[in-house]
Amino acid sequence: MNRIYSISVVFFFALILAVGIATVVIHQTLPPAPPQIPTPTLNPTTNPTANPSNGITSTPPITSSTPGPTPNNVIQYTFRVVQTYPHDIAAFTQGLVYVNGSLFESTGRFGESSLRRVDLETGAVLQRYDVPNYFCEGLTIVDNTLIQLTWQNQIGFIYDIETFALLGNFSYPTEGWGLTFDGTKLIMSDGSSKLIFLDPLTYQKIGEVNVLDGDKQITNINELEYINGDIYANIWLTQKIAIINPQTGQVKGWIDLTGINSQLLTDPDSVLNGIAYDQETGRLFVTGKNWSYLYQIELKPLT
Ligand SMILES: [Ca+2]
Repeated sequence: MNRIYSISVVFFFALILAVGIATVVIHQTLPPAPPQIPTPTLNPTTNPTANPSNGITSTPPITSSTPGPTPNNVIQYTFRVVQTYPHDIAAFTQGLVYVNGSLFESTGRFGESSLRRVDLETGAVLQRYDVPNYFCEGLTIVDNTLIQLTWQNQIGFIYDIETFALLGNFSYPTEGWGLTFDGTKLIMSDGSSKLIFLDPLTYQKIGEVNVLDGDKQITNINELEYINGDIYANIWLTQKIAIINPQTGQVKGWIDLTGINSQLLTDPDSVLNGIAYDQETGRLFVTGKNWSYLYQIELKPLT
């Protein structure tokens, strides 16, 4: 009897042990239950790749439609001086334009403002019309007329290109800085990041474009020159000229003219300002306010 009882007890404990081992083995063999992860709420104003509220990091889709800066293929240019010409150091250059062998210049500051025809080779002023009561700015040519802006007077002047006779004036609601003509419309700057388009007959605004380098707004756009479909623009207080697509406002290139003028300039206003282009020969001219020289330059792209 005792033997039967002992065997039963041993068998009972062996059975419990076997069941326990089997439970552990089965438990370790089964795959773990998936964790209960809350579904992230899509929020376009937050970064979906790192949401600190739930610690979940998700991988953005390859074909993400998130907008970003467009590829920036802006070309950087340095320069070579092809020719150096004298320039009147009393000329506070605000506008420069060249056509048919004649260089025209607009100078600024009250009491010193003028319209000039300048001899390229000698820098001599061949013809001059003083505008003492205005601070003159940008200058361009439309047919047989010269168009000159003023800084804060909101008035532009129209002159006969041969006689400099004042033919008329027009008004505009902004400051006047640079001015050029693309053959169909006037393009002016006002110191902001805008190029403003004016009808050349009515002088009414017909459009504008914001100038951007990638997604960066470019301000202080000053003297202008339309050259073969692009706008070349001095950037005030810098040694740089931006080459701008006038349709999109995007900067296509930068010309760095650092070091072009070795003249000792004590006036901080004596900055690079003045771009002219000889369409017939492809010569590109630059100068600055009160600079001793005007330079014909050649652009050299940096690779
Ligand atoms: Ca110009």
